[in-house]
Amino acid sequence: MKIGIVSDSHGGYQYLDTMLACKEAKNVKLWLFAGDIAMDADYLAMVTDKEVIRVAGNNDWPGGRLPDYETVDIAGHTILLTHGHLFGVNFGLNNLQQAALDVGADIAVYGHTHVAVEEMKGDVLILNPGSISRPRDASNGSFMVMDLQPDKSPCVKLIRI
Ligand SMILES: [Mn+2]
Repeated sequence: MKIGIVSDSHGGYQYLDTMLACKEAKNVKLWLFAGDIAMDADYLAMVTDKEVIRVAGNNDWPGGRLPDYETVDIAGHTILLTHGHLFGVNFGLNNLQQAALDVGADIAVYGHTHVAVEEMKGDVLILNPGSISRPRDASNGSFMVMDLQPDKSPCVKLIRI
């Protein structure tokens, strides 16, 4: 099952449109949105007609409209989805790795830093799709498509728009 991962669009709807025009986005069955900002996740759900599992970023509206993290069970894998600021991701991934282990997740997805990451940390695959609209690691924004199959390692592709 192909899962799209996107984060930190910060109101840049046109970048989501560019993302959706990429061939890699065509077969995505489910989107994970790692925060910043919530209205963009609403837009993504509207234009794709796919489920978008989403969490709050540090720039999202206060008041608890979105959860700070979600745990998602798909194809024999468990994903912890969170924006990352609550786990201090600017200073390392240890807290995020531990949070994933605490909920039995083998994959942790975060955003916030606007820098794409694919890293095995112990038994946890840690992913950051980067920012689709305001990248800090390249001139073009990025997203990921992850193919998840039971009893197989995730196959992750980083796509620059
Ligand atoms: Mn953020």
